[in-house]
Amino acid sequence: TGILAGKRGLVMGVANNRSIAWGIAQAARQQGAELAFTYQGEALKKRVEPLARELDAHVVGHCDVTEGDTIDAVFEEVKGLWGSIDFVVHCIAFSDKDELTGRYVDTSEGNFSKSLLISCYSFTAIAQRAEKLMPDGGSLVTLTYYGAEKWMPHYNVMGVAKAALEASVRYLAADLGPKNIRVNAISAGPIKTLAASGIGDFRYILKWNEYNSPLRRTVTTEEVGETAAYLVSDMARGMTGEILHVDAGYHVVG
Ligand code: 0WD
Repeated sequence: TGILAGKRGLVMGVANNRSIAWGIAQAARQQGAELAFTYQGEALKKRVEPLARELDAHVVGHCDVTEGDTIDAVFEEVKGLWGSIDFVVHCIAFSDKDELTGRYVDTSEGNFSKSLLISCYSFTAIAQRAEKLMPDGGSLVTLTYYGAEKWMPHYNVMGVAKAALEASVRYLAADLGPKNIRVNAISAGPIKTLAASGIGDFRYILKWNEYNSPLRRTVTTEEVGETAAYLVSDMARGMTGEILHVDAGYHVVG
């Protein structure tokens, strides 16, 4: 039972039990989905395997989105496992943390390319593979941040990458809509995760959101997870190309 009963989904980007991807996986499982996880590298494998067991999820292997053959391999694995798939959740981003502080204007070409490749292009690369496993339609979700829309201190190249990611959500939605594949993003408020710890003054950003958001608090991975579960469910079947803010309302004041 649940709004995802009978649905099968791939969750990419679990690093540990604070990851937004983990919050999404828990919510999706609670709503009846059958899940598969990828992990990035051997170090994360040890973290991801016990988490997967908690949710009776499959682990379909190592995926580093900078290596296209590893993306192919995990989708081959999913194909062998299930034949087709109903949803994919993409919770992957990267920038050198030395460039998540100070000025955007000082961004290096190398880190710009790497950040855009991992944080933006990877979603398109995944959509290419997912399309082939969604003959009857499906749903793709990615994670973005308000720094795509407005300047935010220290977010720098990641803000530019998220703006490109949000634009790619719209282009992918238009391309894949005729196949009934929906493409949406959640713009999450700041949450203390491993990735967030690389952003300069992150504790101050959390406090600022707590004092200024309409709900006067920050959000949890559970709240982002439940919204993602809704987005990949048939309850959201009329929605595509959308960026949903799960940020305690901060976007109306910031
Ligand atoms: O405040 C926040 N935490 C917000 C995060 C607010 C709004 C959006 N987001 C986004 C992030 O930008 C990201 O897209 O949510 C997504 C998930 O991030 P997270 O849950 O905050 O962070 P984390 O638990 O660290 O997961 C991100 C993971 C990586 O973890 P680490 O920290 O080891 O880099 O992305 C994965 C990796 O597992 N990842 C990759 N996966 C495959 N190939 C790669 C790669 N090359 N690089 C990073």
